[in-house]
Amino acid sequence: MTPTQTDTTGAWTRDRLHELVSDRLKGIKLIAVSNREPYIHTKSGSQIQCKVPASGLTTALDPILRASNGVWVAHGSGDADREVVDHRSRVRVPPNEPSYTLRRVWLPKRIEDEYYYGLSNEGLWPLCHMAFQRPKFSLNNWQSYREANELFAEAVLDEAAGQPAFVFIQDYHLGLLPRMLKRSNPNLMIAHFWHIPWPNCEAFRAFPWKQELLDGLLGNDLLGFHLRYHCTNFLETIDRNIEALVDTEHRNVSKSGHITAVRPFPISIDFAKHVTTAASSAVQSATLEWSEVIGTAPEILGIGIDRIDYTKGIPDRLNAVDHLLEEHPEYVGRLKFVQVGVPSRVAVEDYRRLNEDLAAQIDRINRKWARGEWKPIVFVRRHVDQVALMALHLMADFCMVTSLHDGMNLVAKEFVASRIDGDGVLILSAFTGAARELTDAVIVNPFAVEEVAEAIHLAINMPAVERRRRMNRMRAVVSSNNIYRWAGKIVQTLSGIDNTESAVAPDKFEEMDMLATVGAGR
Ligand code: ADQ
Repeated sequence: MTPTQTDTTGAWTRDRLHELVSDRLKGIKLIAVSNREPYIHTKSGSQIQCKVPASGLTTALDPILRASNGVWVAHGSGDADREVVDHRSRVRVPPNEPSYTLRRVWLPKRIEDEYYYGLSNEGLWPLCHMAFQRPKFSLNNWQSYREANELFAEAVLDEAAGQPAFVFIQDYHLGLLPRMLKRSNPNLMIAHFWHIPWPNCEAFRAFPWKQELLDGLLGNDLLGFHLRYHCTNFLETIDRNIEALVDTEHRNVSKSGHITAVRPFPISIDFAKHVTTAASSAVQSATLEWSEVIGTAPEILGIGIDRIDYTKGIPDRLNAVDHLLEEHPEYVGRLKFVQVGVPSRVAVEDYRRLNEDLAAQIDRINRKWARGEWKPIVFVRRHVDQVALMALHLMADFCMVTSLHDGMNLVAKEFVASRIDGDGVLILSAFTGAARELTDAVIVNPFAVEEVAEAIHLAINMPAVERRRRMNRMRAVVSSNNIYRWAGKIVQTLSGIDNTESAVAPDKFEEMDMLATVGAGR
């Protein structure tokens, strides 16, 4: 073990994660699994382009895969994806520096629709978020979810080829996969990260196929959530629904002689990279482009950046801006609020309706308050690249993250990381995972319109010294709890070497060390 790996106070960097993975997973194949692929091939005229979908997940998993020459199994969704793979649906990535293998899973259109849009996004997504959106369940969708998980399982098992391997599964699309894998190859060490909240057991009661989903998740050796609170909810759900032994103190579940460790791992961003880019000249150029979008520079600029999703509380936030203008007419003509929203999951009816409602709401508020050229809300309904988002972060006086419920929320962390000037105020929903770490934000209940409006007033009038004190403390938190720490802690915990926290039960340590030894000797 190198000194950097034992140094638990040192910063987590890409290199440190790389070293940890090289050392701990030596000889053990690493297989990451997610619905979304890290590289996507698309047609552009007669050319094929390879794009990296903007995602924090790729940032975190890419160094792990590079360090271990691993395999990433994911749904091949690009229109040129089939043209670049070999007979086993594999392609080496990244294209300019091939370091690991992307194994694509092909999902028939009906299965994709019913598994991804149906069960995952119309069923599990609203079920797990307390956003008062009724989940929809249908047996067809559930059967397709099972079939899609089976297709992923086939690909993973083929890659593992009966040998021990470390499988790292992502998210709620693949809840049945762990059990399918464990049943077929008990030598696999399986970790799974659930990126959204786990609801309390009363809410989960509505899910029609509880036993099968929960049993699926108990195929994991390690199951991670962002928060302790989500771990506790999960353990209670198991306790009420499944014949298993729940050790609440150590957060372990034992079923049929197999232990699943349930642990919190708050996800984050690549803070160092973010800071370097925020200081670049590209961000300065992007600032000029925003001036054209925003129009006459306002005295006070507020921003919101989201996927257009009903969990993000966008209408609530806009109502708060409206209410602020009612209560504090001194801001009329002086404040502009820029809402950047990228349409998402528009194949789902609830999302389509939200897009329409949002456009109507913004129109209503702007008509109500318009004065000459000025209107309070500027809506930018599209994907905006990270450089332009950083420029906007740096221009803003305050950023609003008002999710009704959110596992973590990376927008809050990105705003804080961009503020290399140490200024700006973050208004943050208490119902985000991020609120547990960013306690120097102005914390609000997004359902309480008056409270959110007063928070904006407070943010605008916060003395500079106070703003900077809060921002610098938040920056220190995100700098230290970065994405490499998230990934490193998961690898450490699964390989049983975490000395810093009470990790896996003692007998589990031994079992994992044995597996590691078996793998290393190969
Ligand atoms: P999401 O619900 O997608 O993720 P979030 O964590 O906020 O939510 O991340 C959104 C990402 O999309 C951010 O990186 C943001 O910059 C980007 N983004 C948003 N609007 C954009 C736009 N208009 N243009 C370009 N990019 C935009 C799920 C969970 C979260 C959890 C993450 C990670 O719901 O709670 O934080 O996974 O685990």
